[in-house]
Amino acid sequence: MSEILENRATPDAKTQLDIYRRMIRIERNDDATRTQIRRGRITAPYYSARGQECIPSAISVLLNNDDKICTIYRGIHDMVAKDMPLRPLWAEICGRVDGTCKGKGGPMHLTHPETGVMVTTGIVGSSMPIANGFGWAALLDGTKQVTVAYFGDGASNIGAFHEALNLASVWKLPVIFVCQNNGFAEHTRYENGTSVDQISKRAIGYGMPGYTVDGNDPVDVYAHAHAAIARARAGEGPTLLECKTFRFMGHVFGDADGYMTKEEKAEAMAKDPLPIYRQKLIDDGIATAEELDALTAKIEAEVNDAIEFAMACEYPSDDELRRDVFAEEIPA
Ligand SMILES: Cc1ncc(C[n+]2csc(CCOP(=O)(O)OP(=O)(O)O)c2C)c(N)n1
Repeated sequence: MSEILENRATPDAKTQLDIYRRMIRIERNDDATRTQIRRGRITAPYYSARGQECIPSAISVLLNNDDKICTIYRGIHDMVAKDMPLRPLWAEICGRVDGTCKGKGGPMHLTHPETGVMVTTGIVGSSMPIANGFGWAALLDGTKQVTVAYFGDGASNIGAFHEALNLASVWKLPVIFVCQNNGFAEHTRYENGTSVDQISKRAIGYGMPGYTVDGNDPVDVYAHAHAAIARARAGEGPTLLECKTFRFMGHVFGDADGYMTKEEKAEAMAKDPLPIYRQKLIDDGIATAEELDALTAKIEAEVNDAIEFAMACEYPSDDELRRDVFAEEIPA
C-alpha cells in the first residue's frame, strides 16, 4: 500500500446487506446474460465481470443518484451496482427502442443519466478524461457531486490515464480513479505489460493518495472508497484506488482462457467474494441463510422480468436509427 489509511470507516449492518444485494444483482444478471447468449436468444459481445462484483457494490453504497460513474466495455456490473433499472438495461443489450440509448448503443455503450451511469466506452483508458469533464462541471456548478472512473489494469498504461491523473490533481477534481486490477489485459499478464508491482504507486507521481485494496473484501473497499469520496466532496481532489481481483471468465464471452493456469484459476475461484461474503453476513448475525435466499429469488425475478420485457420490445425504426448520428437539421 502506498499510504496507510487512517480512521477506517466501517459499513453498518444495513449497508453491508445493501452491498451484498448489489453483488447478487450483478452475479444473477451476469449469469442470465451468458445463459441468454448460449441459448441464442441474444447476439452480442459480452465481457463478463464475474469475480469483480465486490468493487462497484462497496463503492456504490456511498454514491447518490447524481454522482456519476464512467466505465468501460466490462462495466455492466458497475451499472447494475449503481442501481440502474434492469428493464431499459436489457432492452439496450437487445438493441430495442426502449433501451437506455434507444437500442443504438448496445451492451458496450449503455448510458442512464437518471442513475448517474454516464458514458461507457470501448476505447481503453478513455473513461478517465471523460470523468475529469464531469468533475470539472461539478466544480463549476458548485455541487458536491463526485465522479468515479472505472478502468482495468491495462488501461493504466495508456497515455490518457497519466494525463487525466495529472490534470485531476492540478485542478483538484472530485474524481475517484478506480482500477479493477483483474491481473490481465486481454491475454497479457499484468507483469508483462505494467512497470510497477502496484498501480497505486503511480499516484505518488501525480501528488494524490493511492491505495492498493483487496477488491474481494467489501469492508476494505468500503473503507478506502469512503475516504476517497469524503476527500473529493471536501474539495481536496482525486484519489487512485487499485482494487485487486480476478476475472473468472475469458476476456470476452466465448474466448478460451488458455493464458491462465488451471492452478491460478482454481486459487482465485476459491476466493470468490460472493459465497465468502454471504457466509460472513450469516456468521456476523446480519442475515439468515433463508433471508439471503429470499433476496436472491427476488433479484432473479427482477432479472427474468427485464429479459422478457426486452424481448417483447420493438427494434428502432429506420427513421430512429438515422437519428442521433448527426445534429438535427435546423430549418433556415
Ligand atoms: C485504445 C485501445 N487500445 C486497444 C484496445 C483493444 N483492447 C480491448 S480490451 C483490451 C484490454 C484492456 O485490459 P484492462 O484495461 O486490464 O481491462 P479488463 O478487460 O481487464 O477489464 C484491449 C487492449 C482498445 N479497445 N482500445
